[in-house]
Parts: sequence; C-alpha cells; structure tokens
Amino acid sequence: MVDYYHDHVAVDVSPSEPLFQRRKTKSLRRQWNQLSKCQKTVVCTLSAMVFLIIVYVVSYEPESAVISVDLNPNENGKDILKNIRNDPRDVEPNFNEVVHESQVLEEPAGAEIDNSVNKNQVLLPPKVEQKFTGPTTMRQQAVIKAFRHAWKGYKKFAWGHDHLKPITESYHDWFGLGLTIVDSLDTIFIMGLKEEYTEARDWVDKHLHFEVNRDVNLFEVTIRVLGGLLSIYHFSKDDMFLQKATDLADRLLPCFESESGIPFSDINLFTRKAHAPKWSPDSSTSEVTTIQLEFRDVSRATGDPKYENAAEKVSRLVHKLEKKDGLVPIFINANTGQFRSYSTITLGARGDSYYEYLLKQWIQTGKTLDYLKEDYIMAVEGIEKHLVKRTVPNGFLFVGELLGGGKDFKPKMDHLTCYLPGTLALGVHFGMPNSHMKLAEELLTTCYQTYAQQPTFLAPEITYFNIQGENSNDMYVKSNDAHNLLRPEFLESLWYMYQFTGNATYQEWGWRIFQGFENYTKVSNGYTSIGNVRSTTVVRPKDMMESFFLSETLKYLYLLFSDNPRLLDLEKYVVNSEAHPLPINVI
Ligand code: DMJ
Repeated sequence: MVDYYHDHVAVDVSPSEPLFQRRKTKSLRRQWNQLSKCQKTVVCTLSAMVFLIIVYVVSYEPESAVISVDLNPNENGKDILKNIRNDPRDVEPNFNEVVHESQVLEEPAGAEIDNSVNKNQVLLPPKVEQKFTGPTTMRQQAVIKAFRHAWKGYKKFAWGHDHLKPITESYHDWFGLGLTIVDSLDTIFIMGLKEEYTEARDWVDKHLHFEVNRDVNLFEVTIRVLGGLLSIYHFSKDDMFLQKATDLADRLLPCFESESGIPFSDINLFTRKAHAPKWSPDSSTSEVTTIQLEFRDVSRATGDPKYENAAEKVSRLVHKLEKKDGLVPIFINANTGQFRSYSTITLGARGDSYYEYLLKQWIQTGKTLDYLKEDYIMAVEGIEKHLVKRTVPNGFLFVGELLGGGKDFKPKMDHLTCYLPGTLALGVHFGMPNSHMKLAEELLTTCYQTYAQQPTFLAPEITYFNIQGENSNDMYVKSNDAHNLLRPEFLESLWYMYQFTGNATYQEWGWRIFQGFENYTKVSNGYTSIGNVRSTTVVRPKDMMESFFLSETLKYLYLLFSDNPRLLDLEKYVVNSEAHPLPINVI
C-alpha cells in the first residue's frame, strides 16, 4: 500500500499483505541464498551502479540550456570597497537577508514627522539572488535580436558616448557619462548576453569617471547612472559597480544643501556646485521626488545613512506641503521649499514619477513608511476626483491636466502618463484598494488606443481627447506632438499587468507595438526616434536612440514576452523609474 498523503512515499509491509506476495518474497530470498559469494558481489555492484546513474540523471542540469553571465567580482574593487564599508556579510558567502538588529527604519510616532530620520542607523539590504536563464520564447529571442542590433550600432558609432545618432552615424553627449552603456548593463544581465556584459563592464571599470567639469541633471543622472550601477551591482555582486555608484552619489549630494533641503536640479560633478536650472528658478517636483529609491539604496549598500537621510528628507518636506487632494503642482523652489503658485498639475512631464515613488519607496522599505502610503492613496483619490474623464463617443477613460493651479481642465495626456496603470497594479498587489485595478485596466485600454489608432501602431508623445462631442473621434494628435521617442511607459504597464493577471492579451498588445518599432523605427545602424506616427510613409526619422530604449523599452518587452510572468521577482525587487531593479528591504 502506498501512502500518497505525505512528502515521502512509504511502502506498507504489514501482515495484511496478500498471500501470493509473501510467497513471491520468500522465493526471491531462496534464490538469493542459492547464489555464490562472487555472484552476490556482482549483483550488488551492478545495483549500486544503476542507483548512482539514476541519481546523476535526476540531478543533471544541461549547461547549454542556461545562458548566464560570468559574474566574477573584481577582487581589487573588493579591497578598496572594504575601506568604505564594514559589512558583516562580507565574510559570509551566503548572506541572504541579514539585517542589523538595531537598523530598523521606523516611522516616527504621531503626526509630527522628524526630518532628521535615520541619522546614525541604516538598514542593510538583503543580498537577494536572482537567476536569469536566457530567453525561453521566440518573442524574447526577437527582442534580443533587436537589442543586439541597437548595441551594434551604438558600439560602432557612439561607443562611450551618451546616445547613438543612428542616421548620421554619430553620437550625442548630454552628460558625457556613457549613458547607454550604464543604462543597459542590467538589461544585458537579464537577457544573459555574455559578450556584451564583458565589454560594458570593462568600459565602466576603465573609462567611467565622474571627475568631469560638466553640469548634469540630478534626476536624470540618479535614475539612469546611479540606478543602473546599483542594479547591476546587486545582480552581479561586483563591488566595482558599488564603488562607482558611491563616488557618483557623493558628487551629487551637494544638490541637497539648499536652504530648504529641496535639492537644486543641476550640479557640476567636478566643482560640486549645485544650482537651479538655467531656464527657471525652480526645480521640477517629479525630479526632486524621484531620487529616493536610489539614494536609499546607496545607504543600504554602503552602510552610510547620509544619502538616504538627504533624499528622504525631501519626501518628508513635500509631504508637509499643502496639496489639492493629494495632487502636486509641477514646480518647487529649492530656496523656499514651496510649490510655485498656479503651476500645472499633471501625471505627465514633471509630475509623473512623484506619484510612482510614493508607492515604490513604501514598497522598498518593507511597507514601513506610512506617510508615503497615505499620500499615495490620497493622490489616487485626487486623480479620480479631478483628472479622470471619459471621451465622446466611446467613453475611453483618460487622465487630463489642471492648469492655473487647479482651475482649468485640459483634456491632454502625455504618453509619460501611461506608466500609471502599471504602478496602480503594483499597488493593488501590495494591498492598495482593489478599485485601483479597475482604473488601471481602463487607462491601459486608453493608452493602447493611442497606439492602435495610428497607422504605424506607435503612440504619439501627446494625445488630446474629445470630451465635448465636437466630432466623432475620441482622440486626436497635433502635428507638434506626433513624435515617438521610443518611450517605454505603456510597455512597462503591460508588463506589470501581465505579471499580476497572467492575461496573455497584454503580451499580444506588446507584440503589436514591438512590430511598430521594427517596421518604422528600425534603421541600418540601430533604432531611431521618429517625428510622425501618423503616416507610414513620412515617419521623419529624428536621428536619436535614447538610452532608455535599451534600459527600459527592450527590457520591459523581454520580461513581458517571458512564459514565466514572474521572471523578475517583484517580492524581492522594486523597479526604479528607469527600469532598474533594486532590492526590497524586508524587515
Ligand atoms: C525615462 O528616462 C524615465 O522613465 C523617466 O522617469 C521618464 N521618462 C523616460 C522615458 O520615457
């Protein structure tokens, strides 16, 4: 009798065994006793060999099925790093999820929030293991082919520069930090591309220096470079990346030395002098509130709380400011610490990721910072109350904007806003109200329509919506807004929604959009932004491949097309605004 109700399988040899079976056992024993000593030895040896072969076959994992990157940490890097970090886990090879006992970052009790959080304590991140075993579907292989095509053009004409200009076979330098390489490293790792990994790592090790006399934007460098370095550090455990990240974070820190603690937008990485943007006295709200995941992660990886303290103080200051039902104006002054009066409220440019990082910081900190959760819930309520409307005639739901400090509604949505369904779904997964999922699904459909209604199957940068019934079209695009910069936001949302629902329709939508990129943005030396999504014949190539195409757009497509919806474990990682996964600190 076999017992199926336990982990093991047990054979019952009780006296209730049928008679013929007992006879069979007896005759076997008799036959065994008749064998000579030598015959018995042969039988035993053969049985042992058969047993060993079975054990080997069961535990064998074919090497050719696994595409993984060789992750030898740089030993020199390790030594230097020990000077800046005294992490007890350095001596333990398998230091999963070790947390210093007294290092819990707690929400201060009561309504008054202390700005000087976490002064001398820091929570170390879990050293999570994440394996990527290469593509498992044809569609993933197609994305890898696209990545390699883009990489080849970048290598040939723009290596070490920020962006490829694929039409003129040249490059563009924004900050002069090899943005495409740093932004791509974790995508390369996830895709399991060994050769590309080696050359990219080598470039970072030998050529990425931050001692450059050039102004850079705090937000862009934080999400792309700092985020990119940290993410690949966590995946690869290669300390060289953390060293670079720490050097960069140190150079960015003076941005926070304003009168209010709200950071200046720009800084010279060599002189370390920070200032407001040249075109405005104010910083952008989304920019100053979309750097916290990265600075916190530097603190947690190095054991030094100063980065987290400076960045989180910003969130706490913004938390205290007056808002319109949780919605924030898009400009804030670094000296006064106040929002600019009458500035626009939007989930698009300069507002978008404020809302994203409320949720993601809360997740990153193991759901410990309640003020972020509350601000997030209030903001979604504000979105539903003030910004959400339906189109005529088909009733598509969209998120518009409020101008003049909240007085006038504008039925306009940036493509950037299409990150929102994904963030809402992520929130619901972590316990936010279920009603957010309904909003996410409806917005996702509208965003899909902004692609599907164009003959190129590519969305424009900005879409306007018909709410008055002035004609029979739900949405329209102005000539100046008809460009597509190879942006990722909608694909990002598709990936989150696919993760949490398993609905293959989202993969189909992603595939159609990927075909749009293949058909209208692919050129012989890479992929290019285009000026016009409204025509299949006059797309007007703009000669620019931004780093986020490799960092985000292709990464999200690759993850979306996996037959494993949990290819990247969102219980362990929170993904920054530039698609760089960072570990969640579970207490
Ligand atoms: C990226 O750099 C980031 O996703 C950012 O938060 C917003 N825009 C671009 C991509 O569109």
